[in-house]
Amino acid sequence: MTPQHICRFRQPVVALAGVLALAVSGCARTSAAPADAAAADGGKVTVACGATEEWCAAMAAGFTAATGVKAEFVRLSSGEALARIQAGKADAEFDVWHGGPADGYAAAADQGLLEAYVSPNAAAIPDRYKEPKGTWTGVYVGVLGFCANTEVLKEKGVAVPASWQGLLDQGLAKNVGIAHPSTSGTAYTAVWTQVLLNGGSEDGALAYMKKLHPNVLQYSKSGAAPAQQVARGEVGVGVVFSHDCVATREQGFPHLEVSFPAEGTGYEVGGVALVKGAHNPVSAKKYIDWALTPEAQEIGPTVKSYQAPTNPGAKKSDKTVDLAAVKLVEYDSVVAGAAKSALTRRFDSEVAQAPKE
Ligand code: S7P
Repeated sequence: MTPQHICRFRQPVVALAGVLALAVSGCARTSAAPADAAAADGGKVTVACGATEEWCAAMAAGFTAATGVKAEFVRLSSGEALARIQAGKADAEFDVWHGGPADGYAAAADQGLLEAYVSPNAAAIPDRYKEPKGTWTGVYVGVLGFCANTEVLKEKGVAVPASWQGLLDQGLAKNVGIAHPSTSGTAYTAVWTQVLLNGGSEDGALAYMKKLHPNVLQYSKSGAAPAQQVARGEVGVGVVFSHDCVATREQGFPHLEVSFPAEGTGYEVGGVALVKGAHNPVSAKKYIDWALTPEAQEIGPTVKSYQAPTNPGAKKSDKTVDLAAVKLVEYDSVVAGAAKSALTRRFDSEVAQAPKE
């Protein structure tokens, strides 16, 4: 029996017990639904969710509260979500993909894995945060930055890095945490940022990543993990989305400091999309409609997720990075997504193999 089968077997048990967050790892988690929640397509939605576990759970619960439609989710890093959606091509495991950088969505759309859906609520989302045919629509924006443990760096006599070049400092040998781009959308954002900073050259980007390699302690599977490594003092600096550093600092690590590279940095547009062949397309569209509302986009900060909302009507947390105050590269998720499979394969063979766990 595959883990997927085990999950499907367990779902009714989870729903009956009303357990929200602690099912077997990797299985769909279910938010409680009112009894009258029936919809034509089964009245439920299964989400491949790419952000934090807490955010995914809050979104599933918020959707159920707003619509009466039951929601289940599985938290997956970007590369894993793409692989699972690919694997479910003939019999879709998920109805919706929500959260995680849009590059992955663009790659999935190129492979025919997503169904175009232009939600009526997408009209409120600025054009730069959505794909015009509706294969994906942006729900938040996050900026890539450095997360430094000032105590560790003080001991090492190294300054908080202020540039990509600074990250190559030999004083940071085995002291940088970054995820692997084959599994992590965060890390792929970092690699594509290097492509852009090297005039569009993938060779230039990989040359930078090779220079960084001696400073990397290990490549984690998930993009937010390096913030935890930094907090524990295992490394001095992490390359993460800055909001993940802010959230980790709030977990009781006041010596974490965010900085942004002077050369410019990349950013993500976190997406939402309808999976091709979804078993619950009516509920899935309802979910997408809801995810684009100000109400849904204001849930993040309640669970320490401080990405910037894409709906201009949503209130921003004062902990959200001011996009205008950071030097950003011209990041195009569609172009980045088209290059993703080949570039991550090159990273695997030329820089480092993807982590097994
Ligand atoms: O933690 C929130 C967040 O940073 O997680 C996503 C991030 O890319 C983690 O996924 P990966 O493991 O694939 O890197 C972001 O979309 C989101 O802002």
